[in-house]
Amino acid sequence: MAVGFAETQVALHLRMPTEPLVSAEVGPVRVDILVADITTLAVDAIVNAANTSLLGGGGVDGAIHRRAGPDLLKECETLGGCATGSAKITRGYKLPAKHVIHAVGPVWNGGKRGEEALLASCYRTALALAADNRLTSIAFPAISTGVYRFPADLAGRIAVGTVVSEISADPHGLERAVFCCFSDESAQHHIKALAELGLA
Ligand code: AR6
Repeated sequence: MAVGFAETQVALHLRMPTEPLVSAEVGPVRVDILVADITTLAVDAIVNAANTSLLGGGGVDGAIHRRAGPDLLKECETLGGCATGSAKITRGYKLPAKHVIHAVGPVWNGGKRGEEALLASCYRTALALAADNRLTSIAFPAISTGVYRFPADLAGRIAVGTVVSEISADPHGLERAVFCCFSDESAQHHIKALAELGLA
């Protein structure tokens, strides 16, 4: 029997939050690329694409604060902000994730102001915080590719390249790293980057 439109929609909807489009093994770490709302993921830490104030904003930052509830902002207010290229960790409050790692990506200004190095530094710092806190699973959004206008293809290569290189050097107990994309186009950039490394 042919599957009707409604059934297809339900199937797609049910598949979205959990099933990866692509998975790869990097040593002991499973690397997944999926399309989902990062606030729905039950991992040890989701990474936030924050700004230097760490006091909330739009995009994924707004979604994370809405789902976590007001106690997340209260903890963020104690942190004294965060430099671009760095990250700070908080609890996850009402989120299914146990922690939030608030990373501050660079605003894209044409590429001659150290944007690539700063974006790579966000991913490295987030992984270091995960290791310091003995976390085993982490999910990243495509940092800087929304309001901060970083070109999505280049950002995908930096994200995947940096995470794969770091966990290849030392997984630090990590078991799962997720690239949680918000559109199929964004996921395709990450899949291409994984393929360029011979992993997809
Ligand atoms: N789950 C996963 N990814 C998401 C979600 C979500 N719920 N919502 C958006 N994205 P952006 P930035 C994707 O703009 O460019 C904020 O105001 C989105 O499609 O959230 O780093 C902060 O406070 C895009 O691919 O972050 C800062 O001021 C990616 O997340 C500023 O925006 C990042 O888009 C940071 O800008």
